[in-house]
Amino acid sequence: MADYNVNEIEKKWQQYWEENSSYKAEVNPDKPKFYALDMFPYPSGAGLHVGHPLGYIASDIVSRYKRLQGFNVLHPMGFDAFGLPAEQYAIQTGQHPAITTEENIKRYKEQLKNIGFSFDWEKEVRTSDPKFYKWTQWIFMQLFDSWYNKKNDKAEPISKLIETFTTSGNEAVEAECDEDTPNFSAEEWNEFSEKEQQEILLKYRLAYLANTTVNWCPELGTVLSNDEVKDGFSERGGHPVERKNMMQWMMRITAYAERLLQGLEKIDWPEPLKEMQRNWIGKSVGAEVDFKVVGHDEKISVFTTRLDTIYGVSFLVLAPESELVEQLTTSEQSQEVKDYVEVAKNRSERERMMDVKHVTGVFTGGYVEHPFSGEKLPVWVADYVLAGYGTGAVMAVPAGDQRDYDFAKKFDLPIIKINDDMEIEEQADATRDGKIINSDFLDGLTPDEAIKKGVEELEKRNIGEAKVNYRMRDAIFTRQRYWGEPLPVYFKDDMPYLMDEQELPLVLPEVDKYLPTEDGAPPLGRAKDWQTEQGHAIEMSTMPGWAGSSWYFFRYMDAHNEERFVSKEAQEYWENVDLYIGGSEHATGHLLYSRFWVKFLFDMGLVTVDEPFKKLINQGMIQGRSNFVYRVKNTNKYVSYNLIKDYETTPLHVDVNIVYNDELNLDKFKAWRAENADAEFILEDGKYICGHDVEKMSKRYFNVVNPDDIVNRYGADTLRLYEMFLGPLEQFKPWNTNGIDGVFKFLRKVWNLFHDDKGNFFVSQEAPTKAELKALHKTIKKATEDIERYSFNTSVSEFMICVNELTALKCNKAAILSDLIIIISPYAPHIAEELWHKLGNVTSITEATFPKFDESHLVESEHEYPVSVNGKMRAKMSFPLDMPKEDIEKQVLASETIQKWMEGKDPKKVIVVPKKIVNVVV
Ligand code: ANZ
Repeated sequence: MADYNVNEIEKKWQQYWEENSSYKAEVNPDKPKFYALDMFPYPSGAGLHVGHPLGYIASDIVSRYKRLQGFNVLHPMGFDAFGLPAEQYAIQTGQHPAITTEENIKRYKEQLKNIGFSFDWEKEVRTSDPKFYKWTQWIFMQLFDSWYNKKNDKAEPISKLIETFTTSGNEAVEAECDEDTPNFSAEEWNEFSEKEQQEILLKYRLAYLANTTVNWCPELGTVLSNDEVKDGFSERGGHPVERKNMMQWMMRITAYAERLLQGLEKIDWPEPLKEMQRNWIGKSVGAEVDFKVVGHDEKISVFTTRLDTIYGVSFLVLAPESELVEQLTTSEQSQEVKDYVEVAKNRSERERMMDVKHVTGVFTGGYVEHPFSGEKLPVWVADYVLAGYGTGAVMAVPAGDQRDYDFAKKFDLPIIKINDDMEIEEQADATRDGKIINSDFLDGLTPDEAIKKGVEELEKRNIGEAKVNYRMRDAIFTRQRYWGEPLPVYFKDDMPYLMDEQELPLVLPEVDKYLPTEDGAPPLGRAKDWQTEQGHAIEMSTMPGWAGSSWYFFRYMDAHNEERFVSKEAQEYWENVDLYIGGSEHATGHLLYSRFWVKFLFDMGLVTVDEPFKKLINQGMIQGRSNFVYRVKNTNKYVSYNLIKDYETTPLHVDVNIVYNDELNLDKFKAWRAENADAEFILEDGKYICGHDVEKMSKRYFNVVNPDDIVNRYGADTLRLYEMFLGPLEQFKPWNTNGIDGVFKFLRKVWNLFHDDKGNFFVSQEAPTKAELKALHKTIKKATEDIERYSFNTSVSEFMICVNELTALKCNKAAILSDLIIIISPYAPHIAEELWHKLGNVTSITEATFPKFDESHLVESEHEYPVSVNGKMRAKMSFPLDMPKEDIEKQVLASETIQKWMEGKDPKKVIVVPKKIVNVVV
């Protein structure tokens, strides 16, 4: 007598898998590999809720399936363990973030283990572990020691660059470097002091220090990257963010802009995600044009994508931050310009871009010459021009650009028509229709022709050139915080130098508090002896959250290697990730930075792939289903949902864990919070019914469901199946337990196929029938197709259909059931393993082979015909495939239903189209 004792069975097999290292993945060149990866979690104090495992379940199903298909599968898990919450907690409580992190990880692991994932835990990584971040620091060192050679279109060691400088200066060097890099000869280079040389090199390094305007968040005491700022507030916590100038470590990701763009074409990612990366990179093809300043030996270069409109330029606009502003401003305009620039500088870029309604600006008093017509054009300053894009100056074409148009209108500047078949007002929307007019050598051309011709002309006259711009900026690489990787850098004579590789890992020092020092230095400034043996100060900032996650996927391949970040052998075998599942919120952060690092590692010959993730799926979020109670105003009375219209009430969130199918458990409600103890209720039909709504799953809405509770109640297999059953993986969907009983019942039915009414194991060795084989093979086919296209919910439905069919057929044939549980095992591994062993197998079901689909079992022996009378379908009738037409005809005419529709008339004709239709004409 054996019941389906879920918890016992699940614990037993979890232990078995662990003891037998069932999911251990070792390099094995005899087998094809498959690398399935989840975005590793930040272990927060709240633990996992049912939304977190959604993607992990999907990748686990694929991993298990691939294993059954004969692949050697790497399916690891780890923790993105540096992060702000642990540090904020440390600030509040004094508890070391390492301790909080350790506790949280412990909880996460327990929760994950309860769900029965096929993770190879021996490969676990934690970004905050010195053994791991030693290699993050090491990769940083490689970046510091490299530059980007545009001639070869790849990164190269900086030593090579120094060699070139020593022998021939930088004239012939084509590098991605700072704008203000000076030209120098070999003699000059060799004359430079060490400090001067180091300053120059910083302009080339892929990891470099620079004074930049940053998003400073005073509340968080740190700099945030652009993708961490939303509308002037920090994404985390919603604190105000200011613009501030600071020395920062930067990553020269812009060197890789074009390759990051091109690389998207080779990877299988969701199109919207690729589009977000394309927009973020923001490639823009245009030209740079020089305008000579009147009365000065200066020129203003502008970047334009619409050279065709050059004859429509009626003024120039400089960004307030532009160095040219001061040079151009006349003494009469000086005060006005100064005041304007002061205000504009403090507005965030986003604000300046978004505020299209209120164009503001001032005249500098200066003029330039039009490069072709020689006409005199006034130069203005306006904050709609951004300092960091293009050249920080634009040629304003009111007839071609809306902002220029608004600006011209507001300040009464000339508007020149550029297009022949449109009114000025229409043209202002940057239209590309029509032919160019008023334009000398561009007359009568289309815009594209004009751009081409214009560039030729610029280059001929040496006053400009074709130019590609990218909107993407170099990425800030430091945080003024404690809980991150220390940068292995010290300062000598104010210049940064790398520490010795032997000194890695540079371990985070102890500090008395996790706050900045009195004089505003980062928390590491509190550490005693934060200096090298020679007494040089060590960098006090730490790396940003994205450092460790930019390469962690390589570490899993060879997690304990102490000699290298990953062995060549392991990397060459596992290559890169075949399937990556995670949230879409990482579109422009992690997913761009990791592509950048991989391209760099590839250039340096350290890995053999230049994209980290071949295929990527964004799982949708599981939203919370919140419940509400309605308190009658100024009372302690709560009125049931369908009666609220008669009262004035305030809706209040109530813990969904004390509500069952929208009915409130009154006792639990009273016990939930002290102020509820003497609550009174106005009930309907003796029940208190709660209202409900779909919201983000969050503590604050009391709608968080812990997977542990589901596992305790129904088991991990039910949780796994149910999460998949909720709907397509990519979709957003609310957590709604209404159907979970049904899924549990399904597993019980699977169990019952193997047992008789008394619960005794009862499986027959007889040969299966045709119908049984058909039910099985239909499912093999569907399950395989579904998994191959990552459609998991449809597979679950198919399993249910199949099990119902087999139950109806009273099938207990080992030959059928054995294959059935192999197919189900990726979804519900515990019950499958139990039944597999009951069938007499001595090795794990994870070592089984996925059954092969055999078409012959689906070949029909009968066909169901739609039967029409005078062209209208009236009945469906099945006939054997080999039945002669005449016999079909006879049977159709004998059918009562058909006779009814024939209304007693004689058939004029009966048409039988084999395997298609039967039509009776009367
Ligand atoms: C003349 C013109 C005429 C322009 C026209 C547009 C339409 P994307 O495509 O985003 O690269 N621009 C250039 N630098 C700028 C800056 N620092 N701040 C604000 N605007 C800037 O946009 C390129 C266009 O944006 C450029 O082409 C320039 O205006 C403007 F009918 O030049 B255009």
